[in-house]
Amino acid sequence: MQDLFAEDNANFEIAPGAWLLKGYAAAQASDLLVLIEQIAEQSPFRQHMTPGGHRMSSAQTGCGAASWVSDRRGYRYDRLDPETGQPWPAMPQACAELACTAAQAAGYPDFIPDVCLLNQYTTGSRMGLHQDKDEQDFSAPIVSVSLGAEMTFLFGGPLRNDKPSRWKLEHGDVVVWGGPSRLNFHGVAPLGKRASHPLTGAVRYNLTFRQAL
Ligand code: MD3
Ligand code: FE
Repeated sequence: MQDLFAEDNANFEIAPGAWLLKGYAAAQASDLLVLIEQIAEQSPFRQHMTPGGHRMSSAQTGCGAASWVSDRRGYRYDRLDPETGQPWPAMPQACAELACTAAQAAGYPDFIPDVCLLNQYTTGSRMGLHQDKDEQDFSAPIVSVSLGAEMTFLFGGPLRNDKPSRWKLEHGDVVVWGGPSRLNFHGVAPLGKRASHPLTGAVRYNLTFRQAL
């Protein structure tokens, strides 16, 4: 249960349809880190190659019915992990429930994630401004959970040149991105040299739950 009286639990509508649920996953955060470790034992974090031939500075893995992969052929959701040739680890029940209740709290009662993409950032890792367009149905929101070291999230508009606003995302923060903001450009500023968390050190994890298939 969330402590509704704690000062750091506040909800902000950071754009139409996009809700920052500050500290929403704080109580489950250490359990989630254990689940991430278990997923990564089966399908390790890897730095994907972009179609343009650059290696991404963040590392990815995933769980659920499929996960997002990138190589010289392009981006896609794949039901098999190309590294192992096996299906991705199953999405833990506790994760699916957290994503569903967060989506509900933000006004998306029908959200059922089939994919969870895991991003791992170390000092200097970043993610350039992009749109998430590889999912089938843009009417479903995306739910993100931040764990570990804090970072600055860049939230742009529907056009690449729209100036992004900056948001600090910390351990346990959840953001639900839906409605008119679903296709906005977004990215992550380089993980700072001093960014750190007692449970992860200088590492940040981000879980994004998607209805992708
Ligand atoms: C806003 N990850 O995996 S999560 C990604 O922090 C991605 O690892 C970032 O962008 C990260 O694609 C940001 C927040 C997020 C995810 C999807 C969005 C914000 C979004 C889709 C539309 C608008
Ligand atoms: Fe994205």
